Amino acid sequence: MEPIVYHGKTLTKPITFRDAISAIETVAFTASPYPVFLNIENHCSYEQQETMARHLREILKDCLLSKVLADEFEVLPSPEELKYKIIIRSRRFSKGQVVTDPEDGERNDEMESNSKDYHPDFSKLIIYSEIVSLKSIEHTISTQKCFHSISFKESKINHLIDVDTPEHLDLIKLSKRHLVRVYPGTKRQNSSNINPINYWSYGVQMVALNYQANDRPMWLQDGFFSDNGGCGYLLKPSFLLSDAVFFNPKEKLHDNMKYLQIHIISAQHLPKENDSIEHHDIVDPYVEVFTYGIQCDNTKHRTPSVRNNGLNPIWDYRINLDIYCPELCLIMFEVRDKDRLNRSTFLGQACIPFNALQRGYRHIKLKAKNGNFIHGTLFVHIQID
Ligand SMILES: [Ca+2]
Ligand SMILES: [Ca+2]
Repeated sequence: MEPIVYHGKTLTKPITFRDAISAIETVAFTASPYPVFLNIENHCSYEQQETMARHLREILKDCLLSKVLADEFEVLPSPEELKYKIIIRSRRFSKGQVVTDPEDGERNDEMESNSKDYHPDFSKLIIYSEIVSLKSIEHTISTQKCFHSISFKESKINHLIDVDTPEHLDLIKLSKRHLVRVYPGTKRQNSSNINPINYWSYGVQMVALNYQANDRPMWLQDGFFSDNGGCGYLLKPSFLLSDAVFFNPKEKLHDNMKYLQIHIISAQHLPKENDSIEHHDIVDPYVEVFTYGIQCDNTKHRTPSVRNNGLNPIWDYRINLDIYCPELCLIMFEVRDKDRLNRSTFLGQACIPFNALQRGYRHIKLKAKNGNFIHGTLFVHIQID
């Protein structure tokens, strides 16, 4: 039987693995030449894994990363070295087994591979991102190689972050050496999303989002990765890379603190609610400004609404903010139509990394929920000190 891909316990329809890989092959590297990771949650039989490996080789051809770039390596290769490569991220050993360095001579039953379950053709394609179980962060850091990667369910990583002790900082240590991925919990059958900035602040490289959701976490991701030319990769700030710098996302940091003033002056050509001419209300727009970042940088502000004017509403409204960690801060503008009886309605959004904000008078192009630009713009003045 052909291996299939589907999202268990949801209403999504299955497709064949072959079709999924073919689709990926046609769109990979259209946005940038940098490597594409395929995260494969493998529930396939031994025979199906052989089929998967064959499809991967035959469809992706030279793009499939099928051997190490260098035999000896202490750190992962850079995205630059992996251009035009598709990297398989998956398990080679059964869940719960903790694999230690096979060269250190120690063996116990827990470390044995279960070769019955994992077909060698598939296993040998897992090169730079092998998912391993987490016994403890300390154990992973001290025993695992750089190509070992950890996945956290949302609830588990939240628990780790929520603890008051400095243990949550171990997560930063972990993400300095290993690729870490967070995925949404099973409760999110409605495809809602986790707030990725909570995990990016700890250096987590991969935060899995439901792309179909068109919600604020998706706008945050769109904004965050709009930096660096939208190539899909960002260099982490030095405090998430270097052991020499202490960083705690729960503390107010003052070293690089910035003072930000956003003067929301006006908007132009805001779309009509639902873009429908049958809708009789002329929009009554207001602007919400959210900052997202480390804990103390999460704020929310809003202007009053301007009655019956979507063409050129003027707010002349100033927001003053202290941004403690600009490197991890995103500014989100959301324009909404106020309604006295019903809930307000979305009109447009824009999300900009703090470090990409331009000073002075600026027009900000607004986007629809799905990230496509609309005609409407915001006119603002930005001051940073
Ligand atoms: Ca109105
Ligand atoms: Ca209205």
